[in-house]
Amino acid sequence: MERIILHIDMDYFFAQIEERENPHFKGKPIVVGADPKGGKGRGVVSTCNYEARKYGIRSGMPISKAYWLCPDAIFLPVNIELYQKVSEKIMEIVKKYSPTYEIVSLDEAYLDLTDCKSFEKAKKVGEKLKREIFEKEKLTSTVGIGPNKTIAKMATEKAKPNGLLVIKPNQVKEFLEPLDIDDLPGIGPKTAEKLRAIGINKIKELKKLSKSKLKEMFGKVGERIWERARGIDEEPVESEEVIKSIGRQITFEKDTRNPRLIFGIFEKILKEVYQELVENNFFFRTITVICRYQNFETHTKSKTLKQPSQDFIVLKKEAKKLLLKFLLENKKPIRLIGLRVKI
Ligand code: TTP
Ligand code: MG
Repeated sequence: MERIILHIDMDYFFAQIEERENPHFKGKPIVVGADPKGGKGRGVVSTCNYEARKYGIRSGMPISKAYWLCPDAIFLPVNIELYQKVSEKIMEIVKKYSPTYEIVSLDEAYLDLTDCKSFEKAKKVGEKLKREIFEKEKLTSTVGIGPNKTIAKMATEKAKPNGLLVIKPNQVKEFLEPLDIDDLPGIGPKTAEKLRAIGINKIKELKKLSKSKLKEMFGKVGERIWERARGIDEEPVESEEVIKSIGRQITFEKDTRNPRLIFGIFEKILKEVYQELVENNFFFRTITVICRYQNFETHTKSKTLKQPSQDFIVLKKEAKKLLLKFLLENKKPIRLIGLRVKI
């Protein structure tokens, strides 16, 4: 049966909350993230409002670059506890609109609205949802509605900020074809670069590649890309998946014993695990570090805390201790390191 899927994403979420809390900031560029320290700061931009985006500032950009682009912006630290509380309130509202919902991150969720039976009705539901969030939380959001998750999410991206866009099944083709390849979920910067190198820039051009060609270029993801370019996506909206663990691992380009390199990569892993932890409001108790040596021999070391924690400092300290033990106990070249946390 034809489905009706709604996607909602809050506009410039962290920065919009800061605007709400500090009305005198309104209209000024606001950047939420690391301390810029007069342009010398390390760390990155978490997000910024649309005024700051006019200067070219973006999520993930080094904070020093953001400072260079707009030194007069208001730079604020990440007050994650506040954003989490606001997120919980918003998701309580979202959940009321369908028993089948999926919370993707602090500011993003899907609803299965197939029971509405028509896209017109679903649009009304979307309008009502946006209105309720605005009335209760004084925050704007954008809604996309389509026959599946991919189309709904892409509709949201196109309608931002404070918009609502419905793409009906018979509009999917004309919606997708003129878009850039990197508008397609699943196509990140690296994939896009490879495709551009062979002259493919738009989704219309992407559709000229066969499924087997895409599979050859990108593996299993290639098949997903082939389907998505045609508006095919069967992924169900899954009601709150219970996450059991979060982890990351990285294989070194060359086996190594260089502690600076190893700890450098480990910092990156720590940050990624922590980011996912925050996005999912996940608490950990057991920290496991994985180490694979040149001969593929794989060892793990774990530490279980007395109480569940969400603290980055605790995670970093305990995980680094475990990693150090690996480095001290033998001299074998290391092929891969990883980190996993669970409750
Ligand atoms: P997004 O929904 O990607 O971005 P946004 O809400 O700030 O802006 P918009 O949706 O209007 O384009 O991410 C939601 C929040 O997640 C964002 O406010 C801050 C946080 N975030 C990071 O901390 N780092 C990142 O790299 C990204 C992309 C988001
Ligand atoms: Mg958002």
